[in-house]
Amino acid sequence: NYYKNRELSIISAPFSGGQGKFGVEKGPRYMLKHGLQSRLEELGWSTELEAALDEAEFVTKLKKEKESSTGGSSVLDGGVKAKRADVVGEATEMVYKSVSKVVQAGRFPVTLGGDHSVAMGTVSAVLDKFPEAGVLWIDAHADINTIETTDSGNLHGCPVSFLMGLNQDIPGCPESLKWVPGNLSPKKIAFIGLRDIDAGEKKILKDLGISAFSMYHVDKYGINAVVEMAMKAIHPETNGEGPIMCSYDVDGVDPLYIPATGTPVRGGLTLREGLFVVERLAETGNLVALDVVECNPDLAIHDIHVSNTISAGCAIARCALGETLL
Ligand code: HAR
Ligand code: MN
Ligand code: MN
Ligand code: MN
Repeated sequence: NYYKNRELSIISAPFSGGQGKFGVEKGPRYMLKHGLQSRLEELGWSTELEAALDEAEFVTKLKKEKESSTGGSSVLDGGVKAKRADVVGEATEMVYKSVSKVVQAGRFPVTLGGDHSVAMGTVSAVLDKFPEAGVLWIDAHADINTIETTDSGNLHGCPVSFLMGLNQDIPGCPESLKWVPGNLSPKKIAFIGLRDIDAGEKKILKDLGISAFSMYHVDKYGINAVVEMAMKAIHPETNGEGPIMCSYDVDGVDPLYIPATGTPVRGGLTLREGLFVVERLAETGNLVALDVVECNPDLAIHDIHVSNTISAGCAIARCALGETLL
C-alpha cells in the first residue's frame, strides 16, 4: 500500500479542448456536487480539493478560438492534425503541475475530467513519482492516434501517443505539447474495454506489442481474468505486483449505464464489470492514482441520464478507493 496515511486530493480538470463538445468541463463540478468528497471521507480518507485550471476561463478561451479564423482548421505545418493544440498544451501542463504537487506530497491524486487529453498531465506526473508504475487504461478507445494518424484531429484521441513520445520527432509537432516527457514505455500500459479502434491505432498497438484487452477478451475470459492478465502485463517480473495508475474513461462502460459522454460506443462493460475493475485494483493495494474522465452532463437527453452518468462516475472513484472492500 502506497498511501498508508490515507490522504488524497480531488483534482478538478474541467477542460474540454481535447474534443469538440462543450459540457465535459462540467464533469468535476457535477461529481463534487453529487457528494464525492464526503463519500471519500467516509471511507477513511482525509481529502483536499484542488483545481488544476479555471473552468470558465478555459471555456472563454475555447469559445474565442472557435470564433477566430484559425479556430476551425486543424491541419498544421507538415500536414499533421492537432485541434486547439495551444490550449490543450497549456491546460494539460497545468494538470501536470497540479497532479505533481499532490503526488509529490504523498497524496493520492483523483483527477476528474474533463476530456481524456488531461491524462497527458496526470500520467506524466505520476510517472515522475513512480517511474516503475504501469497504467491501466479503461476505455472504448485506445487514444493512441498520433498527429499523423488521427482523422478527427481531436487530441483526446491522442494522449497515449504523446505519453509514449511518438509525436516528438514528427515535423509540425506543436510546441505547446513539447512539455510532455513522453517516457511511458509501451510495455507499461494495458487497455481494457476497447471496441472502437482506428486502423492507424491498430497498427501502432500491434507494432509496439501493446497489451490490449477488448470487449471480446472480456466476454471470452471474464473481467476478473482480464484484470489479472492486464496487471501481469504491466508488471511481468513481479507477477502483477507494483504501482498501478488507472486512467478511467467512462465510455469504457456501456452507454446503457453511462449515456452522457462524448463518444459513446455500444457493447461495453456492464456497470458491475466496470466497477469490478477498480474494486480489484483497490484490493491489491497497488493503486497509486486515478482519473475519471469524459462525463458530459450536457449530452444527456433526459435528466435520468445526468444522474446515471454522474453517480456512476462517482462510484468508480469510490470503488477505486476501497468502498466495497470488506
Ligand atoms: N479514435 C477517435 C479519434 O481519435 C475517437 C476518440 C474518442 N476518444 C475518446 N477518448 N472519447 O477515449 O478521434
Ligand atoms: Mn473513450
Ligand atoms: Mn522528450
Ligand atoms: Mn479516452
